[in-house]
Amino acid sequence: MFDKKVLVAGCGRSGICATKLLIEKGEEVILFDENKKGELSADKIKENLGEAGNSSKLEIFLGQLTGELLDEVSVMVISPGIPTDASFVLSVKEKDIPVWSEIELAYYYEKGTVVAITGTNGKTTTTSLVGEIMKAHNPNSYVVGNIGIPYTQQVVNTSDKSVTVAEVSSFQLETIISFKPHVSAILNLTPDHLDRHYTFENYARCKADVTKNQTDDDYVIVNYDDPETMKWVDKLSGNVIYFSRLTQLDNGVCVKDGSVYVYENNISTWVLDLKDIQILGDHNVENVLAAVGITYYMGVPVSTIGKACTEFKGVPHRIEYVKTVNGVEYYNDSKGTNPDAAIKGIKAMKSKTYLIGGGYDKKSSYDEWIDSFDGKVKKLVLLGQTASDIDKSARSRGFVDTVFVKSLEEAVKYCYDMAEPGECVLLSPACASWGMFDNYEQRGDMFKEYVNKL
Ligand code: UMA
Repeated sequence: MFDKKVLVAGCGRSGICATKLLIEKGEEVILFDENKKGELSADKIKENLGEAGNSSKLEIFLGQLTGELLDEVSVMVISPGIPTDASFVLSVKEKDIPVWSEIELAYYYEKGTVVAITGTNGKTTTTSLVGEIMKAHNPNSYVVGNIGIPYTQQVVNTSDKSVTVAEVSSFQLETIISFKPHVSAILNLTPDHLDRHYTFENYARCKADVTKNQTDDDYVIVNYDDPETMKWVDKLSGNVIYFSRLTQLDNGVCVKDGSVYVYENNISTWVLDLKDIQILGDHNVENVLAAVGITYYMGVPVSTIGKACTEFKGVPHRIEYVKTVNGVEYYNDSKGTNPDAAIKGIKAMKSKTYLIGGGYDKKSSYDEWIDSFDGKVKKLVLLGQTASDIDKSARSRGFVDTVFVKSLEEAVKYCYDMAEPGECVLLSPACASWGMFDNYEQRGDMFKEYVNKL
């Protein structure tokens, strides 16, 4: 039990689930949200909380946090989307009130073993795949975290035999205290969320912190082919296990003659043939290698790992085929929320492409993304806050085939009017969806809806 009230900041998915959990555990909760968009009301929040919304142990505050309130608080649980330098967070810290990530709160109640997967791209695919492999081995396995299922929602189901597979973001890792996975993974690092973390180094440090409580009994699976991740290896705790798509390793997971092997002290164990996996692209080979490493060190037999990998069909919103209309293939890559992810989207297209991009401004550079078009992009259809920045970047790199639209619906309509049979239309925005949509899932769902109406 906490000695005073728990302040939960943020009334999104994380805050709601954290509050429900705390109320269920008998804690007193102050649920707070700045409500900058003005969309929330106490009634709406209570509705979202279900039974917990009627608890006498719950108080809800919207707008501004008052100083006196903090005197009654023992810890603040922060939602991932709230920056740690928001003024109310600073006043909480000034009062020496610990700030816990929502995943830290969940971990406080965790009873089983935890796997945590981070990195800039591939987290959701790898987490889903690891979830499938773990479930095939141990039905008591749960998939949680940044993937869209708050960890605090599932933790009550854990037991000493359960495995929690968590996709963890830099936002969530920034305020962990004792969160300790048995096996963690850092898939890759490219600049992202610089509007929040200011520098690439700060961002990468949050990711590297996934290992900060790991010990010699634990493992961290690291991408040997990614130079930015490799820069952090000396600072990681736990046993470092590499995976590589490009290099033959003495120890680790790698590819030889089209097959995936686990090498331990030069002894190789065959896991699967790459021709049998259903997810496309080199980046997905890396995701498979990481998943093999993670689950091998979780003690799953290689036969189970190989079977689950070859049966895995991928995740929605990631280079997801939607429909062919008048001979034009439509793909939804709404999960391409940063330039590096979007590069993978465009690389996966096999013919001339109408590319829909733009969205929320995370202060990314778009140059590399534009350079990756490689003659494949016929028209770049731009929308959202970043449209003119992307246009400027495109022109500076010699790409001038851009067009501005006001909405996603208009973008789909434009592509429908222009694209010719044999060509592709790809939504892969290189930007977050915020501002125009609640999240990338909503953006992808709306894209699919517009395409399905064509
Ligand atoms: N809020 C404030 N002040 C602020 C910012 C937000 O009061 O300065 C309030 C908002 O009014 C809102 C609430 O906080 O009511 C929203 O909290 P949130 O943004 O943390 O949203 P959740 O619904 O709790 O979703 C979060 C993750 N969101 C973010 O990290 C931005 C979800 O990741 C995650 O799936 C979910 O928890 C469950 O774990 C999404 C995401 O975009 C997919 N993640 C980023 C990414 O993948 O790139 C990191």
